[in-house]
Amino acid sequence: MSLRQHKIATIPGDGIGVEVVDATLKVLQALQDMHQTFTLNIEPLDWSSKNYLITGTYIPESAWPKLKAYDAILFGAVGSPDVPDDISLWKLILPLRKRLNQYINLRPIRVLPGLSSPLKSCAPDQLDWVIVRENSEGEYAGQGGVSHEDTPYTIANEVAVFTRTAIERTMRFAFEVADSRHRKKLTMVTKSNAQRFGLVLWDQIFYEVAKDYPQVETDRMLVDAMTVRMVLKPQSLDTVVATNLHGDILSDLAAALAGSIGVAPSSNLDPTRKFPSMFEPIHGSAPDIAGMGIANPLATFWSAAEMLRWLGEGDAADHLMRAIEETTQSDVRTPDLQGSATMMDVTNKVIWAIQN
Ligand code: GGG
Repeated sequence: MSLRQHKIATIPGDGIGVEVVDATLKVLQALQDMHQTFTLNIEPLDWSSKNYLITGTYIPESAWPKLKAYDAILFGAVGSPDVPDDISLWKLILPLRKRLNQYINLRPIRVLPGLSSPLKSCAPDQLDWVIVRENSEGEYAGQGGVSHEDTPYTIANEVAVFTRTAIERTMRFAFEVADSRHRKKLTMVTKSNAQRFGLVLWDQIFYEVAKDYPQVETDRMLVDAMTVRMVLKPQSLDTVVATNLHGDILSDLAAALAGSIGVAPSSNLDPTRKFPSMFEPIHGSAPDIAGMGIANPLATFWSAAEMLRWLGEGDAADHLMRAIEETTQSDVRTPDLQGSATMMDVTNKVIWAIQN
């Protein structure tokens, strides 16, 4: 029987990104050995802040045609104390998302079996959300500039850009996600009382698209009130759609409420499948613990499971999720989950669960 082949680029990036991607490759190898039905042809790309400091480049321009031919990308993290954060973000992760048409950032958040929410009144089954983050524009449009620099009159403009095309495709994607879930419920988050042009357009398009999904229950929240609702009434939420910036902030809060940002995955999707989608943990490069061997690799394992599912390897994805959940039900936990295990202890536990 011939094996299904998938061409995967890995971009470990910075800090703990390097460690968690390395651990994930071990887990993916164990899955391939068990299944014997697919092969991941892995090509590592050393695009990092360390490399940037030597070469002056994160992504060489000549790499784009080859990059577009991968089936998927597994990304670690970006951010280094030696490079301004806006440079590493705008030269590494944001060009990947933008030039590969990854206009949806999908962030499932739930309390994994064995873990608990820091919210005392929240039973694990009361927090099971999917956040759909617009991933191509909005507050991350990169428009603006600075004038009158080095004077008391410095002016900095940061222009958020919202287009009908990007809003509508995000809304449709979010309604499809909501419709596919048991509760069929979608909450849209904006700050349209203050941001009265772009986010009023969000409101308008939300109601337009909602007409095509009468079976989906909808509501609308301002982002400040949403943070309160996430904490006080987590069970009232299911699928959430938000702008690029709001989605980023809310999903960090959501991950913390589900136990730790160390277990939260994300998928940067090109729903047209013309370009490779990219899978990465929500967390960043965590320079404070980089090199200590205590980073939680579960967020990247879960992201890899989402990658396998996207590639059509649903059985392997389910297998990996079962192994992750067996691990979260054990006492093999990294410090972010109040344990004393190392990253390798967790990795070995997941591999053992895959093999047994
Ligand atoms: N693995 C995700 C990562 O490195 N995140 C760093 C970060 O600051 N990301 C901002 C964003 O996702 O927009």
